[in-house]
Amino acid sequence: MTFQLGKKHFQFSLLIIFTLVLLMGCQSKNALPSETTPLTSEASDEKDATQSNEATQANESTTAESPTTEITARITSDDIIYFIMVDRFADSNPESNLPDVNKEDMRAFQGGDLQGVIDHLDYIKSLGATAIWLTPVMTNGPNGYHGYWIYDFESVDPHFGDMATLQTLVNQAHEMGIKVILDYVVNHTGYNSPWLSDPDKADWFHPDTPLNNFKDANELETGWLAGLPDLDQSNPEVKDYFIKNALWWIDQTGIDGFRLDTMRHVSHEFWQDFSGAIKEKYPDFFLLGEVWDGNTNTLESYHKDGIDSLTNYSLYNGIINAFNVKPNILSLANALEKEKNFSTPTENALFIDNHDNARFMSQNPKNQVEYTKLALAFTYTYPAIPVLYYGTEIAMDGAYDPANRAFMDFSQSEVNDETNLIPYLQFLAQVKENYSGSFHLIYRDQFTMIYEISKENKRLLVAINASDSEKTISFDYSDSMSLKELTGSESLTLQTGSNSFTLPPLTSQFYIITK
Ligand SMILES: [Ca+2]
Ligand SMILES: [Ca+2]
Repeated sequence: MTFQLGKKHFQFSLLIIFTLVLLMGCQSKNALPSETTPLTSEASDEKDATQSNEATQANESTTAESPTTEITARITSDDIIYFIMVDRFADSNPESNLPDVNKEDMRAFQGGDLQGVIDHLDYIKSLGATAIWLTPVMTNGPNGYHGYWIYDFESVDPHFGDMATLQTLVNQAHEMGIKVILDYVVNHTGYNSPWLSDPDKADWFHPDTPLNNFKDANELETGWLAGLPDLDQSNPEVKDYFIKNALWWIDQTGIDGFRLDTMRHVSHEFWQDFSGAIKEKYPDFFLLGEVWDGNTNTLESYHKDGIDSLTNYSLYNGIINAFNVKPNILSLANALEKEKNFSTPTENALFIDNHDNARFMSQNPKNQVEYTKLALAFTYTYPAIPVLYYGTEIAMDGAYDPANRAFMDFSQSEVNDETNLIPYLQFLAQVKENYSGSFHLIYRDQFTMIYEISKENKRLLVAINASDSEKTISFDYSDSMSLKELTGSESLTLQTGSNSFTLPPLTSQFYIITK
């Protein structure tokens, strides 16, 4: 039997989506599996050093109100995280910017601040996001706009606001049902940190040795990544400082989680103690570890340290390989095979963009929006935690640091053309909420894949063709199912025995499985 899947791109209809039955289901464990080659470069904030010696801005004193909210609900695979680089998102009051703000210099502070985030919580919520992750808010050294060159671990960078603003942000986010994750750094300080000349901290750093060989385990953990002063967490004073400091930030702000920077440059022993101390006081606190490695066994080793969630670079690599001008869905299928190496794969963070990797829009010479939509369709339907990097919703491009960190342009969120991906992301968020609990791959070849996702008793078939030409596929199926288009009216059947599908080019299609 041959039938033609509706040849239409996703024209999302809000009306239809809002009629979808909403059911929050319990998560069933997905069982699909992945190995991919690790990327070649290393975390980049640590890289774009412009080591100026200007004095840093004075720290804010923080005598703000106590947080009024507490960690309310654990972050799970029901959540969607919106990732914000604070300096590049929204400038609430340009007149009050500090003198070193330079909007023409991609490697300087550009004026984004915490009040700007507060001002856009409605916008963030409208995207379907249920949590935000902010780049580090602590006081940085010169040009540490990204937040990863910390000089003072106990204050909010005055470029971004102060502790009271951060508390207001967390409280208002919580009132809107949005959880807050702060980026946390223990591997290194900023260049020329004041600690380097503090005699009391003479033994707080590893010897100044460059990190060149990322395959050398010792060098990976003790070398100075991109020349950044590398802290020695095996020194009990250092370990105690950061555990107390981390708890202090949680106490002060009421945040729901940390995203832990450069995890693989710090020992497993430290992470075990760190996560143990936090979980002892806050059992539901969420720890998202950045481990820039595509090997699932390496990633899982950090889960064993008590880290809830890991940056799934294995699936990221599979997604990059699958949705491009030379599609290789088999690479993604191979990555899915490796998912079995995770004990809690649905807790992991899944992403197509971030501040260290080239934006997805810049990875293809043509059909950029189409490939981005295919990648997003997979990211939102696979049962895990999608992380949406600011700007992806307006199809921002930009390859490598700092091009992938351009200032957010909210005017683009109101244009009515194919680069405005907000309606599509709203649609995907609804699909995720309703259907994404378990995952079953039915068919895959180089260009196409068909899979079923389900949540409780609601089932959805997803068919993707990553090729820019129409593809007809044939396969045997051991069961039968009746299908109805999610956003249209077409009905069809997948029968026991041989089936044939014809898939339009560059499409992802969604069918409710009615029985
Ligand atoms: Ca500002
Ligand atoms: Ca280190």
